[in-house]
Amino acid sequence: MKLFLHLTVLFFVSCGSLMADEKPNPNEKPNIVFFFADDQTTSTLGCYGNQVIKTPNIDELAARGTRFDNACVSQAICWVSRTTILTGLTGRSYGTPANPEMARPEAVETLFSDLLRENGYRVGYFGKWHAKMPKGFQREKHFDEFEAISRNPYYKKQPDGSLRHETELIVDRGIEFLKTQPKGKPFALNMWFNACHAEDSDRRPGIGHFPWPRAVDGMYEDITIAPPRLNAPEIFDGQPDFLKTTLNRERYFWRWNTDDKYQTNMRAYYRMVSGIDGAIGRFLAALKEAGLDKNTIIVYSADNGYYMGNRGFAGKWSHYEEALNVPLIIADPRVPTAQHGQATSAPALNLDLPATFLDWAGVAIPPRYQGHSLQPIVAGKTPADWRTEAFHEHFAVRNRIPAFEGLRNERFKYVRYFDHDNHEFLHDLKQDPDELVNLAGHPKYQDTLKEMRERTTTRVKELGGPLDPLKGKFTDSTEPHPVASAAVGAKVDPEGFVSVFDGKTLRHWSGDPRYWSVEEGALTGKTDGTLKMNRFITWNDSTIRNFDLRVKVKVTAGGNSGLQYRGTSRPDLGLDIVTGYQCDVVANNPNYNGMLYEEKGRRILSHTGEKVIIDPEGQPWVVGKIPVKTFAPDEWHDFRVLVKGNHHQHWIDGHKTADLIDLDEKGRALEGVLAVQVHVGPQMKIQYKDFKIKHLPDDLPLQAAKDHPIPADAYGVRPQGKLPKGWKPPVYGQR
Ligand SMILES: [Ca+2]
Repeated sequence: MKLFLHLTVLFFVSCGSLMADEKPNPNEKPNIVFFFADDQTTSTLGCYGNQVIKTPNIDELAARGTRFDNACVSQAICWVSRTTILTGLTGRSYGTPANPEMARPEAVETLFSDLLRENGYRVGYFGKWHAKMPKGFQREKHFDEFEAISRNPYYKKQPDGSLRHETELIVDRGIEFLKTQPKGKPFALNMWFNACHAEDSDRRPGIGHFPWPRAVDGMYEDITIAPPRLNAPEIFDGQPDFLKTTLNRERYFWRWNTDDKYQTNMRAYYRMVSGIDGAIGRFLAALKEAGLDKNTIIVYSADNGYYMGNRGFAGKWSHYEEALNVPLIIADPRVPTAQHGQATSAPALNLDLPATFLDWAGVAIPPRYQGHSLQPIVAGKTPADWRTEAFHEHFAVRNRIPAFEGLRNERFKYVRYFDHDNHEFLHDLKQDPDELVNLAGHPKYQDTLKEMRERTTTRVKELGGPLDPLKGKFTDSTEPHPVASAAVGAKVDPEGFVSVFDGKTLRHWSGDPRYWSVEEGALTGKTDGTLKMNRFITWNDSTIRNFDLRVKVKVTAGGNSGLQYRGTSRPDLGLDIVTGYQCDVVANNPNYNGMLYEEKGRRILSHTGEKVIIDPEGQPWVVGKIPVKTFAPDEWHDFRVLVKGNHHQHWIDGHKTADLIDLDEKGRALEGVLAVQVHVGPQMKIQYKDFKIKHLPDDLPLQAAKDHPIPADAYGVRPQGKLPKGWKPPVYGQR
């Protein structure tokens, strides 16, 4: 059977390539390929003007197709946008005023895919689903080929044990679909990516939060990405309170609030985009090879926009252009050359896509559909009566995300946040395209305000009516300016500590289960003596900055581990490699146990019992002594790490083992991840329990060189490794 299938594939492929140079038959129905990205604005594509990002394949689609410069979604959140495309209806219309988040059974009985199938199309769907459907809905029944592929994790284990990114997997399925496509039958193929959605549960900057496919490893590593354009503090501070305390602000602290995090996450995000682009390139090559490119329309879009630090925000949801605006590119090989590479400012919506697909297929657009076919625009003939105003709303997760409704036209955007004292915004998109001024209270604009307010009320009625009042209470997500940003959203105990390890599972930890497990209520690392590289398990709940960390540690005799803090995940060096500061745990050497080491960096910064100042050039000097004590292996010991600004202190069982001030601006880190280590060397077991951290204020002062003069008789910390015979430490006064 397998052999037969293989031969069939070969047959179709070879048949296809014979036809490659033929002109499409005008009576032949076109094939439709829809690439749908997640959480992407136009700002991260080359063809929309980004000079840094590499998206050659998507740019090529724009060069031979139509680029929509004014495309929006009606509601900027994943599942509503997706359900809108499946049903042809806005969120308000596919749901009910009492339960707007759940699609009505009648609304999802016939999806656009069903209408295509009834009209001779073979329809495939691979990737992120996320639509909230009524009980009993069977999604696979609405497609000929269906496989939901989600994230969390992005990397999926393959039968051969290797890991493959979902972006690649989705396109793999698309290529398989092409290979089994019967001749003479049109197809519609949906490849709906999870990228570039963040892995919300993993806040390790870079590979944790925005995992990219391996094919783009190392891209953008040497590039500094420009800061968010709208990052002036007054832009955020000018928002009403309910927008300053919402999810848009909370997630800003997950990913964009420091330059380091911003750079690391932006590079990772760019890689995700380039990963999609590369996979699209692979698909387009397969399409051409199958001889199907001349009669296949390609669509690229995203389910919603994205705040990448603009306005002090992250995520989507609220009413500004960053959330509503999406890329939309349509490359139809059948349109005349004159239209190739055109850009249009005609307002397009995600709502238009299902209508367009049906139009291409020659299927009547159902009267209930609220969008219109984009085909005339793609063909260069925008209808004279094309929409000039569109309805936008947000009501998903209404108890956590401020809900709004309103209208956007060529000149103005009007919205009202109906659960928040009906707070109104009126933006002049011509005079103020960045929407920095709210004209709702401006006397000169009262007529416009009143007209748009009334038109919104009318449109709301037409689309399903006002939503029922909010049930329960609205919950803020964060302080606008939290004292400790790592603590945003965290549960703290009465002493202000956050539990780092639950004593039962490896939830909130990322590491290799070959080395890490839970034993006797402890986070346990074990090696059998064959390890070639130090391995880490990383806490992925937040980065850490200033903190007081407490943990009980037990290590077997001869064992070696460490508490890594303010670290950096380095997938470029290997799986689960973390660099950065470490409170060392060394069972058999009291001079190393509790010292401050820097993994893959400046290495030994202070031995146990040395009080140290690292000078601005990175040289550590011993400026004082602390008695060294021995702590027995195979027993539990209380470790404490207190880091304030650039002052680091370690204790074991209340006895201080390290006290260091780091004045080396280039070498030091002020924020990063928390991880623990299993070390190369003999077989060992390390255990951590009662693991907790108190996040201290972000803005604790940094110690300055002028306040910490290094005494002339201070001597240099002995470096690691074998030293020349007769080596003597340098003396500070004799430099
Ligand atoms: Ca999304």
